[in-house]
Amino acid sequence: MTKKKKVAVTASSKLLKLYMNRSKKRKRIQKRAKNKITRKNKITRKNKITREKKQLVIAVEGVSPLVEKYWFQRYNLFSKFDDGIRMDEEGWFSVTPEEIAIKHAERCGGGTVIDCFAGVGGNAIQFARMCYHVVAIDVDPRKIELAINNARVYGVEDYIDFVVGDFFQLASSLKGDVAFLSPPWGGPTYSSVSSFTLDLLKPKDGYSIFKAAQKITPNIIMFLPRNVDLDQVEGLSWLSCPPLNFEIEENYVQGRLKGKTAYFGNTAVLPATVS
Ligand code: MGP
Ligand code: SAH
Repeated sequence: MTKKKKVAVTASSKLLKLYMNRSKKRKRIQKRAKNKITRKNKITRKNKITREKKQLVIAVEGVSPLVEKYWFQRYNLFSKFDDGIRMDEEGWFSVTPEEIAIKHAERCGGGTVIDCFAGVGGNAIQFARMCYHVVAIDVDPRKIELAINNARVYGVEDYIDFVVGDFFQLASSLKGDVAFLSPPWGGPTYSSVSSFTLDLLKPKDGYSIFKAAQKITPNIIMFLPRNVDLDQVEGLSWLSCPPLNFEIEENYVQGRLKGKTAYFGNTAVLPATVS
């Protein structure tokens, strides 16, 4: 009697187990299929967004996919980007990120700042926001148009004298307390060399650019590539007699090294003197 019952119980529990296993398997299959669909949807959605953003960059901003990575950093370049900032292709990859431009401005100490390669105004705007008088020069009339527009977005266009012209021709007639130099580095491929030597700067080598700036003032700030040859940069201070004070600063945005700034003359922080 007892034995029979035991058999019956065992048989029904076996059936129950079988049923449970089948139902678990069914659920596993259903879950896997659902995940597959969700993953597929996610990938398709991501591709769609990337495609749309690329199209937006090309159509709305009128720039090539070359500058896409800079567009994704647009709020680091100009915090007021959405208020009507305008750029061209060279402007996108050359503009100094706002956080760095603010640092440059803090180091000027007042008076008149000559922004010798002004571009779309990344630096000039921050100089003007510190209430300095700014002369912003660029050889490209389109850049000056864009810089005026961008300065208006920040409400500082009245503090800046915009000049379309060649810095090398203008240098000897300029007067200012600080000369700021952020010349072209030869485009985004600048980082492909392990050591960026000063002869690679455009439109002339770094020595010629520095000498032209010395006609204005010994207080010079130079924004340079992160892979720049630092011995050569320090060598610039020896073009003056006695040699200029010199300081080098690394510039990071969100933990990424973006460039190095050389400060000469009064803009450099003097090494602490031992008394
Ligand atoms: P980057 O190294 O080309 O970009 O420029 P990113 O995103 O740092 O590169 P990655 O290697 O991390 O992918 C960094 C910054 O250098 C730019 O935001 C500009 O401020 C400056 N910069 C770049 N270029 C090519 C020039 C240039 O030709 N002239 C000047 N003045 N600045 C430049
Ligand atoms: N600091 C600027 C970016 C400068 S990019 C910003 O934050 O927006 C370098 C600029 O130098 C370019 O706009 C280019 O047109 C300009 N340039 C090149 N040769 C020049 C010259 N001979 N005189 C003045 N500007 C020049």
